Amino acid sequence: MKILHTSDFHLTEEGNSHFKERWKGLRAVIKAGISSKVNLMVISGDLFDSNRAGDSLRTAIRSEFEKASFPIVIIPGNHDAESYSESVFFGENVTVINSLFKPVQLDGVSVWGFPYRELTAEKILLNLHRAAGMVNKNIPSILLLHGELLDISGVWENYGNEGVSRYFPVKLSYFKDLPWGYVLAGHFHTNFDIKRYRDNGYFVYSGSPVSITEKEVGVRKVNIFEIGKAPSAFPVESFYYEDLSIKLDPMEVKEPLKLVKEKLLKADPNAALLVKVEGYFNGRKYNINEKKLAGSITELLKEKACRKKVFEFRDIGEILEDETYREFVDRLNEISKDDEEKSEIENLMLRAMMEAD
Ligand SMILES: [Mn+2]
Repeated sequence: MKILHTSDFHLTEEGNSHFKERWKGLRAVIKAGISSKVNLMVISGDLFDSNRAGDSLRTAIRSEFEKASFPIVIIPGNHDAESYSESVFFGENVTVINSLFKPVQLDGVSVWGFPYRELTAEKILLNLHRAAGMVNKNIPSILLLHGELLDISGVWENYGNEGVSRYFPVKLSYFKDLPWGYVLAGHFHTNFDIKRYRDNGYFVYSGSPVSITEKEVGVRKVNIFEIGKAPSAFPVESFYYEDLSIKLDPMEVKEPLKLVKEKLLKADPNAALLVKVEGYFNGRKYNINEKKLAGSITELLKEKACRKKVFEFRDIGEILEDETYREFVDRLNEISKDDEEKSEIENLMLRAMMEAD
């Protein structure tokens, strides 16, 4: 049995500026499932960005889901917890798990889901142990959940814009003695992440399959794996942000604009770029000033899908051409042979002169 595990599409209502890229993300993931010949797709919460989006997209999403040649199992997440009442229909091949105590049997695998609710860690653990007693240990079983793995450090930055309260907190150690062989989780957007809680026990975050916030940079992935084997990251052709930070160095021999051009050429043409150009350059040497450089970079970016543009560079040509500074560098070259040390001292001097400027 081959499974595609994903989560956190955060589909928005039509008309929202993110609607298209996220809807296309859903299509790309279903396509990946078809081409990889999976037998099941699971969505571990936050398919919709809001309950309102869930309500307005439900009818349109049926035909997307029906393109899939495999069953789809969904659990509610914190963003769409109210989107899945018993009476609503998502398509023939779609099952929503609304209770931890009602698993779904598919091809000899038992699929369990813990729908998102506001619960304390203690309550979650208690419920997991109650459900564990019902698990048939003779067949493989997986558990879907939507929440925070407290073992991951820097927990707050990794879940998009979720504020500072705990969302369905769990610990890796909870699952050590529980019967599920795979915990397929959602809520963590940043990247594919896999942790082991015993020899044949995997806790996996697929990461959001499409960039939701600017914190989710790089090609997006889903988890595709065979029951009995280790989960693995599978790249998806969906919208994503790419971080393009360029630091100009006044000692660099290349022209600043040329350097930016080269970096832009290397960037993925399908990515939405988050451009930041910082550092110092020698404007006199290259006959360019801050205004011209900003204008030229902006011109270059017109042909790119640039989502954000931050210019923090500074022309320090005047300082570099300054008599005192040049004498200082000459002396420095006489007394030190260590390049690293030299550049460190030079930087200190530059900074001191800029502050005095
Ligand atoms: Mn989410």
